Amino acid sequence: MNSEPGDKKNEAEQIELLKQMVKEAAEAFSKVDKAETIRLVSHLDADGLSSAAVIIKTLIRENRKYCLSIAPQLTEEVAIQLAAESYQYYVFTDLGTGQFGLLRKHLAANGKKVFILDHHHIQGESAAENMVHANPHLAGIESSREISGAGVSYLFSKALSEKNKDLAHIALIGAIGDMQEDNGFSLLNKEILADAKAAGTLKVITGLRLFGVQTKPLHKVLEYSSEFPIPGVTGSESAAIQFIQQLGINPKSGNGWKKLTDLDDGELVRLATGVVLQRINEKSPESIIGPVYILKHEVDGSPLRDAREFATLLNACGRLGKASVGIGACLGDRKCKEEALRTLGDYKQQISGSLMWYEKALKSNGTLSSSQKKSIILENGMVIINAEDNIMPTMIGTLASIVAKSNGFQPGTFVLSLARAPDDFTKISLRLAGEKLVKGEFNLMELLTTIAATVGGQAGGHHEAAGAIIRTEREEEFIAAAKHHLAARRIEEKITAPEAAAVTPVITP
Ligand SMILES: [Mn+2]
Repeated sequence: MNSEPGDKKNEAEQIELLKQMVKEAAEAFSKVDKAETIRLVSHLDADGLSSAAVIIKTLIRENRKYCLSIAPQLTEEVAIQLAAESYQYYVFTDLGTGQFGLLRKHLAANGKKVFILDHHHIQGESAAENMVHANPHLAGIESSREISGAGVSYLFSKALSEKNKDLAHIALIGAIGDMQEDNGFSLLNKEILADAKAAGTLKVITGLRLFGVQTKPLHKVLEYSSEFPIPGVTGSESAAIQFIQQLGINPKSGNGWKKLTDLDDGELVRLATGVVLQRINEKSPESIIGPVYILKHEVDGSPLRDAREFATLLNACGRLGKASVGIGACLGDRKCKEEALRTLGDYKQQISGSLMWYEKALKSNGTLSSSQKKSIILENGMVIINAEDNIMPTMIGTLASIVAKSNGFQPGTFVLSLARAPDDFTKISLRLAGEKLVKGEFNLMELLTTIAATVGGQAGGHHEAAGAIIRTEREEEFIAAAKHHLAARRIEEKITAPEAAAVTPVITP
């Protein structure tokens, strides 16, 4: 969203408009008889699980009964199944906007009452009888950085009762999961951050924005720092150890390795300075230092203490079919937290497995003749990865994100990935290399919607990350259409050699 000084008033009006919308939704919801069981449906990513956690806690506090489902995609089949259930009241969080027409047709038109708390882009219709729709886009707010699905759910929850302000930190975990945190929060996320601080659930410290600091040894953290690469250090374990030693820091403590959290203040300053100097030729060397979000009720040294890692843990739970464990972890259940941590381990294995498959497929591509079917197509500023059954459909977006973020591809390269889902569906993800480029210039959701429509598929998502679902039998047709449309939109003339595309196996949400 534009933040020119002249737009300030307009911005305040938009925020007011959204809050009014949420308040009306909460008022309508308050009128629902407490004997009714609320049918809750949410998305399976970190934002979706955070949204579900906020709403569940709210419903429990209101003495309401609920039944929850987590859906990777809200397809027409899912809508039909939901409609066949005996519930009268449905709440959709972090999804629903993109399927508004389907929900109207199958649920609202049959007299069921539908609440949608979402932040995805409006596609077609957005208002109908029996439908209560709260979405920042309806107030003119772009919501790729400004507010998440969990944020909208939180505002709804807070409108129902001020005492739900102690759930603000969960909304921020959702926002972080949706990559809305960019060296700080903006707009509504900023207000939610103030609520979390006031509630005492979260504190913000300034530090090195490295991933895994609560759990991994310091040298491993530096080795894997792909979001903020440290030249000469990232990618090499021995270089990372040497770098730490050169700063006058002993990388070891006793028999083990030191973690960032083990460093004293002097060492922290030397490390921060050293890292920034090492990055001096990068575009913004100091961007590696910034806000770190600490969940105060989690114990020191637990990966759950860093909100960014918590978001990754939720992604892991959602993508590996343990959504309820993730939600339980959000709500503070100890057993759920333990299992969520185990799931995080499994998830990391899945990711490295996906990356291994990708790199192997990339290598074997070169040995195939032109008539043989390639699982990875590299041409015209695009990478098309057709994993078929080799990668879980819930992991294909993660793979596309990692490939897009790996330094091997020029900014502007499209990364399109496909994997088989149950019932003869194929799940698709679209990302663009060079994140900053996407802002304002590209709308991946629109682009993917156009491509998917050519084979009767459905798409959704955001400007910078889009997903779609098509029938598997139309994969080839889809890929042909994708080549055509992506080539027409490409920015760069040529794509870098695949050997440069080797990716660092780090975990990104
Ligand atoms: Mn979301």
